[in-house]
Parts: sequence; structure tokens; C-alpha cells
Amino acid sequence: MTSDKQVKASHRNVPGSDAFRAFIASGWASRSTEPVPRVAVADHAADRRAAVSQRFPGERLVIPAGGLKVRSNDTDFTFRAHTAFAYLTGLGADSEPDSVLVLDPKPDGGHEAVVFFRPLASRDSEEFFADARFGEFWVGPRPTIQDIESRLGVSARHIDSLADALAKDAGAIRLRVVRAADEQVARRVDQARGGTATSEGATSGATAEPNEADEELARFLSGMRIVKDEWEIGEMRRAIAATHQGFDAIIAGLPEAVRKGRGERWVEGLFGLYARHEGNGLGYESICASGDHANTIHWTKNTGQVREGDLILVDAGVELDSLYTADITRTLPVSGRFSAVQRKIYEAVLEAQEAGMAAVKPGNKFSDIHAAANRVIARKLHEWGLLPDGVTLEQTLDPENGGLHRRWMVHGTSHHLGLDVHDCQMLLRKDYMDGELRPGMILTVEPGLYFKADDLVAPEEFRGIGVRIEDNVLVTEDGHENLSAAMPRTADDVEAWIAAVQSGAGA
Ligand SMILES: [Mn+2]
Repeated sequence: MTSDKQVKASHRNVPGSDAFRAFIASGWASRSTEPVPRVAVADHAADRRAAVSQRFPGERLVIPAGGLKVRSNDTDFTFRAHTAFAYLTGLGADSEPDSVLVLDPKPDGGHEAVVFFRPLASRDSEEFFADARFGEFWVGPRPTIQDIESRLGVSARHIDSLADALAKDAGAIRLRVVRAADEQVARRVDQARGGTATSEGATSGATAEPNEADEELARFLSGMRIVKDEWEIGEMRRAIAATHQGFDAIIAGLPEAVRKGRGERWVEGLFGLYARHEGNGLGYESICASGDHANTIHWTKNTGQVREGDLILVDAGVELDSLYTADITRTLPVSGRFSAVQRKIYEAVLEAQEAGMAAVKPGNKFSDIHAAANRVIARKLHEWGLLPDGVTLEQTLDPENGGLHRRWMVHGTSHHLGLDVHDCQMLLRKDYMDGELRPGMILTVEPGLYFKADDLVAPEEFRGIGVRIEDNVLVTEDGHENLSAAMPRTADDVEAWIAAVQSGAGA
């Protein structure tokens, strides 16, 4: 319903004969009627929906998955559902374009969860053999209504009945929709609310109130993910273990990356292979940045050479079928050993990371992590004499008038991590930056130092060196657990890791 429109080539339209239609619809073994087993995440998704239900009593809540997005002409990008939809249904990889979760208020309180989607079409339908986008002949069978119901423990209905379901008692019931997930569904909700849909999908006519209400829903759904349950923590451990394997593969492949030329792409491909094999794919485009490219924070073009003697910064994460993703950065000496100056910068970043990690404990604020790491970064730069003449450490740390050290680390130190690599993005500053750390939160700690090749303020020997170290950390009752601790991190351990993997001994 709300996937992007594809451009169809008219030369592909072959009218089928009646004989063909009858023939292709017949002669298939009957489909299994075995109930699909309930998935482990179903109970957790039910708990999450209960929390949403409690927050918005008596309201109809509309959470679309979103549709297919055209890459070019009649080909689409791989489908990825909106995170709020995945979180509240438990559906993950490839599931289900154009579907919509509706939490429908029940007269006696609470909500009924209904997934509206496009179920498997029968064999006598045109879709079965002729629909290259959704048809079973082309993309494989989709779930049936019964499949979704038994797998997820929700009610399921055909997507064609969504419009009526939205409009039911619309005057009497307040509707909210996650607008960003699907503009067309948002417009339908606007219509059901009685406003006039504008081209931006915003409501005019009634009041501006419905959009504020929508915003409130989106923020709640984003923010409620900030503390992870046990099942989610397990998924994050698995995503990190898979990411570790990908890094092992990169290390094993470094000599070949050097030999082949365009080595950053080779490294990207190795990680992508593991991501696709171990999980659903990449949680975000991998940054494979060798030499001076490491100084481009989001270097994802990955077109460069990997050269002996350089460092390669790899920032990559495997996303599982459940859509939980890791987000790890390691900066590796291509030849297996850090030079003295590379090690000096690496160890400064490591010290900053240790300071950041030490600040990860309940009661501290999220922003305390950055403050702790940043202080080390600023101190090192001050000691090395890189700050302008006369600028003291305390002056550069003054957030209002200082910040000069940020020339060499322009990004933040941490973000929440989970279904989205930058998780819980909709939260307001008071709940994110100024929010208190609580057990169950998972976040990154990832300071860096970046000396561009053309940075004339940096000492010549620093130029072209960029280092970031990033781990994924769980807040526990009494502090934190570094979930990626199995991936070597100190300069000595990184060298030993490379030596072990490349000698075939494994890490
Ligand atoms: Mn990150």
C-alpha cells in the first residue's frame, strides 16, 4: 500500500492466456497447516505493548512498519521496518513491508494488538505468479494471517481492512500515529481524525494538536527502549560476538587487502560477508578508513589503499535478524605493530576511553561519560603543546568559551545502542544527555583523536594519524560491563591479536 511507486517497463507486460492462468493456478501440493511456533521475543513484545497501553489509555495508536523504498526503477532497497514497529511486534529482518501495528483500545481497558499486513496470496491470484515485488514466484511465500498470529501472539488482519479500522469511532477516539514511519498511513490517520491532509502529511483544519500528539507517541516509543530487557541484552551479546568474528576476518585479510590494492573495499567486503552470514547484515555502513582517511569521521566511501605502516580504523557492527546491532571501532596497525608515534596517540585515546568507561555507572549522568573522556583528550593535547599559546586546560574545558581541543575530536563520546545504532534519538536533551544512567542501558564509549594530513597546527609526525576506540557497554547495578571486552583493546593486546589471527591461531 505505501511502498514507493516503482517504474514499470511497458515492454514487460505480457498478457496471459486463460489457459495459462488456469494451468499455473493448479497442480500444487497443499500448504502446510502446521502452526508456526511462537517466537521467544513475543512475550517481551507483549510486555512492551502493555507499557505503551498504560501510557495512552483509551487511544488508538498506529505504528506503521513503512514500505519498500525504490533504489532505481523496479528494484528496491532491502526492507527494514521502522524500529518502533520492530520493537512492539518482535518482527525483524525483511518483515513486513507495508504492514501496520494498531493498538486498539478495548472497552474494558487495555488495548488489542492487531498487525495489518499483506498475507500470502492464493495460487489462483495474479499476484502469485505475476507480481515481481510481492508474489510468491518472485520473492518467496509471505506469512499467512495464522502464521503471524501464532508466531507473535497478536491478532492479524488483511491490510485492506486498515482504513476501516482506523476510521472506526474516529470522532470519539483519539488517534496517534508514528508519522515518520509511513507518510501515507499518517495521512490516513489525519483523514480519520477529520483534518485535511496537506502535501506534507501534516494536519490542517482541525488544530495543530494532533501532530504534537504524534510527536509525543514517537518520543515515548523511542525513549521506552532506553533500558534493555534480558532478552535484548542477550541479542546485543550475540551481535557483538558476530562483530568480533568480522574483525577477526578483517585482521586475517589485511595482508591481502594491502596486496590487492583498493584495500579499504576488501576490508569492507570481508566484514560485510560476516555480517550477512552471521546476521541480517550491517547495522550501518562500515567505516574502513586507512591512513589519513581515518580523520574523516564518517568515511564510508572506502575507496582507499591499505598501506603497510599505516593504521586502519574500522568502525563496523553486525545487525542480527532481530535488528539489534553492535557498534565497534578498532584501530589496527596494518603491519601488525604500532610505530612509536602511533602508539603515543593510541594510548592517549585508550586512556580517554578508560576514563569514559569508569564514568559508566548508575547515578552518573550520560554526559559525565563524555566529560570524563574529554578531559583526558584535552589534557593530552595541552601536554603536547597543541592548544593555542596561553590556553590552559581549564580554559579549553570551559564549554562556553573554550572547546579548542575539539579541533582534534569533533564528535561526542557516547550514544545509546540497540535496535538503532543511534538508539532513542527522539529523546529530549534532559532525558538523553542529562538523563541518569540506569542498569540495563547499553551505550558506546568511543573517544578519538584525529590529525589530518593537512593540519598545520599538528606536529608533522602526527599528521595523517587518526585513532578511535569504541566499545559497547552495559550499565549494571554497581557499575558497568564492557560487552565487547573480548575484543583486544590495549596497544599490546591489539598487536598480539593481529599476530595470533594471522598465524592462524585465532584470538
Ligand atoms: Mn558509535
